[in-house]
Amino acid sequence: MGKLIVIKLGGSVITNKHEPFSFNREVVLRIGKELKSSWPTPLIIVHGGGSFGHPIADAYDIKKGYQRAEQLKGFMETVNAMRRLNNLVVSALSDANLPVIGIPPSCTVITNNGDIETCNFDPVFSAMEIGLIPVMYGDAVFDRKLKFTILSGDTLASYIAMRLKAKQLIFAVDVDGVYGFDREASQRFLIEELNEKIHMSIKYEPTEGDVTGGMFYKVEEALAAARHGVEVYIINGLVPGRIEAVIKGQKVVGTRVKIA
Ligand code: IP8
Repeated sequence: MGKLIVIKLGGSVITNKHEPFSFNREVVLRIGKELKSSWPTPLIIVHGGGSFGHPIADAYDIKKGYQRAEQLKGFMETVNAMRRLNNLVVSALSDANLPVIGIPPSCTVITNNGDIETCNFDPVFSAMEIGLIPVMYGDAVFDRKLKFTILSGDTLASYIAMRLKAKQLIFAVDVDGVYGFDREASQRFLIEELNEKIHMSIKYEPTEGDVTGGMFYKVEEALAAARHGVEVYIINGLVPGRIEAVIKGQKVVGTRVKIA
């Protein structure tokens, strides 16, 4: 899988995080067209939960695991909301003429205390063998210890990239990349190359309403993949052309996550 590209479409790119169940169809359609014109094969798409997954998961404390019977409703609702979002993403991408198929992590991944223990790649490989692009997502999943939990799309995308030895892992988010703060100039600046040392020195802003933790954890997942030799980028998926350019190997505004 030396040429595999894994792209994670952030929840804040594909939905409006401030409005429950709002899907950014035009954005996903445009991203689909960019992917089509640079069509990298093999390709796996993963997306986040945005305003479909996070509010319910948060209201029922799904990430913490099974504590009381009422949470079962929240677990089922999260799974259903994510299936709905996945259907919307798959339908917008196929309108951009990409041959995509949704694969639900709630049926293919088992975690153990939040870490992925097994991921059944059979449907992923079977889809790719006949030219289909798997579209997976952050989801509510069964967990050996916690009974259930939330698996973030970032963790899943990084896991897939590491396990399948991907060439590139691209995190498409709603900002230009990871920012540092220049104390002398009293202003933020975009970090073009981010390594472990710089990561530890950044004061990340807390992300409201995000049960999986925002930019800090995204960079942790990015670094894990980089340690396995994957080229990792965090770029703005809301700016037309950037996804296409990074796939084509062109220099784009964004953050490259590297070891050392
Ligand atoms: O938005 C979490 O995935 P993420 C998905 O990639 C749910 O962190 C169900 C909240």
